[in-house]
Amino acid sequence: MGKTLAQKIIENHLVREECSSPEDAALRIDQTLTQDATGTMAYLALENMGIDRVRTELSVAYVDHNTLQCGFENPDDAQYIRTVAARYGIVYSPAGNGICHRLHLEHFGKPGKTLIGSDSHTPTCGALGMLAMGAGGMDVAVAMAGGAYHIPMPKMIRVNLSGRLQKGVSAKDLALELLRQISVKGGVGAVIEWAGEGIAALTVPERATICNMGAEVGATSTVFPSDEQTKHFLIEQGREEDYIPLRSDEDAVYDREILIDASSLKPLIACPHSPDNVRTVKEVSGTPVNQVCIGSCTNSSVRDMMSAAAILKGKRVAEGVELSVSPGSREVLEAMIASGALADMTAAGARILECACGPCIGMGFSPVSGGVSLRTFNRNFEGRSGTRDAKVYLCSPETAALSAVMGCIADPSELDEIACAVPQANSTMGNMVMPKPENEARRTEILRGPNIKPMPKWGRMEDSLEACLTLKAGDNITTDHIMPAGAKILPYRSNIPRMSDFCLTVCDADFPTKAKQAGQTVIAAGENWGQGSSREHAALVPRYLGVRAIVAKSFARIHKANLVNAGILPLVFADPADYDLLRQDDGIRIDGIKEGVQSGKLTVTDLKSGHAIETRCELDARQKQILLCGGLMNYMEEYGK
Ligand code: MIC
Ligand code: SF4
Repeated sequence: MGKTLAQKIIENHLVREECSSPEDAALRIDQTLTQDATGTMAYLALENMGIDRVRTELSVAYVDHNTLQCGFENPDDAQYIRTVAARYGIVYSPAGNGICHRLHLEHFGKPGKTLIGSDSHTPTCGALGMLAMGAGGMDVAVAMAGGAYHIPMPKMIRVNLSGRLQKGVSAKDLALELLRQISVKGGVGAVIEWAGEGIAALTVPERATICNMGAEVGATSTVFPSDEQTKHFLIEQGREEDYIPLRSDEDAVYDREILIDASSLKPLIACPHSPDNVRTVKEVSGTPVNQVCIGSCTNSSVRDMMSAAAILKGKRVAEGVELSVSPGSREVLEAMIASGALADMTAAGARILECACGPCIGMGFSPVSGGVSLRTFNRNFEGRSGTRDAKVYLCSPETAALSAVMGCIADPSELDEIACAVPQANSTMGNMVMPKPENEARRTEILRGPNIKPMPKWGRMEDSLEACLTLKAGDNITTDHIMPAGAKILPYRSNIPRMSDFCLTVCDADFPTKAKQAGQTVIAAGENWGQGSSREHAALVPRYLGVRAIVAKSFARIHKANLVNAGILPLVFADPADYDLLRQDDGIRIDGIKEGVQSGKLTVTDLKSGHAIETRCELDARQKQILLCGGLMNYMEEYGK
């Protein structure tokens, strides 16, 4: 039987002796990346692993999220990451170079390789035919130390693309169309492979937009074959030697096939507050906008900037609308300067922001109260922009630029042809710091500012648990609900005690106080608990507040792994209808935990109503051990792998 592209990469990287069952894929990891907001935790974990130098082919530490430097916390974190990178032989990319995923695509991604990153949008590099996955920081640390990365053996979904994109329609609309079809949980447990005659016309940056938003359907990864487009991109980047052709076999078998006809696609837009709340732009056109943001790891390539600039050229941003532009990397910025696109944008009234995540993670540029913000980004979860009642829409650069000029949501397919030439970018690494020779690296002093607190430690899992059901939440609760980001909170990413004041406050402003009072907490939740980012703070901080178990209808993949790594029981209702039997504030008891984790069956008793609710604890053999040890750090101390 033929193999899919992802199956081929998996097979080449399988560490067979570490797979506990055919469903557990233990993968050798060639490359890792971290960003600063999750990086400090990852490197604190790495320091505990007793290695001298990273054991991957390449590891890169980017600073791109937390670049505002409003106080000492941001620069101290960056300084820690810079020195820890120098100590362990990791490439360091300081703030200003650009967004990790764009930079990794430009300079390091290679067809056929495996990459994990402490950021959920790591699959962006799937555009180069590599298997790239988001992971918790501790799992990235294990990979840097030479350990395998474990994922449930993924299902294979094929998206068969036919036809060609029409005027005003772009790769972002393809990503939104997939979200429209399969929703924010439609890709959980699967690798999505784009195929069909329609993909030949898509350039690597366009493919990167699609792979990037594969995170929004919950997919483990998204991949494109490595073909002529890949070769072209790598030649442009001065890396032709990294090219190898790679594709799935003709007779490869997929678990599901999805059809998209590019020719009939219209410009799409995700309405508040979920990336899968997709409508056609036409349906909402005329809605007044307060703010437009162009950039983020989804849409910040030279191509994206050029087409936005072509629409803005010779026009002015409508009165009362603010427009921000954040290029994805220095390379993109320099191409914008050289081509005159930057001048066209500033003349139109755009505010040019740093090459960084910026408004995407609420680091500045929050919309006005109740404002409408149109963003070329990938997530529009409630409050993520920094303004609680803002209404954030996600769209293509073309829709964004036109709407900025019109002052209301406008459909770019109604424009005449957008005259836009995409110049070749001059590959530049900016001020990236390459690893030093081993002897020199060993002499590096690791510098820690006062905001960097040690990773909290907990004991082994107990056999029984009595706790309060402090929160009963609904479906699709994101990590932005659990552990919000933004300019006020992100500076504390290296300080779990300080972060705990903000935990789950989007769902219940009093959650931190209630959890502290309860001592031990269980949370009940609907489908897809922990959707969104890879931030392990969404597990470590609840654990710090005494959260010991989450009973949900289902979990998002990365977050479930993070819960296990933090020693929190991820339990799934055996019968989803039992969700209705649990009541907030009731006492909860779970007995026989050690045996239950092994057998995968645990009973959760609501002490007030007496209901005994059956749950499943679906973990591979290694995860069971991690959980019983009380988390990944304890497990590493005990087993060392
Ligand atoms: C995000 O887009 O939500 C983030 C911020 O990049 C996160 C990582 C983080 O929380 O630091 C992600 O996507 O994993
Ligand atoms: Fe940064 Fe936004 Fe991309 Fe996350 S989604 S990596 S915050 S640009």
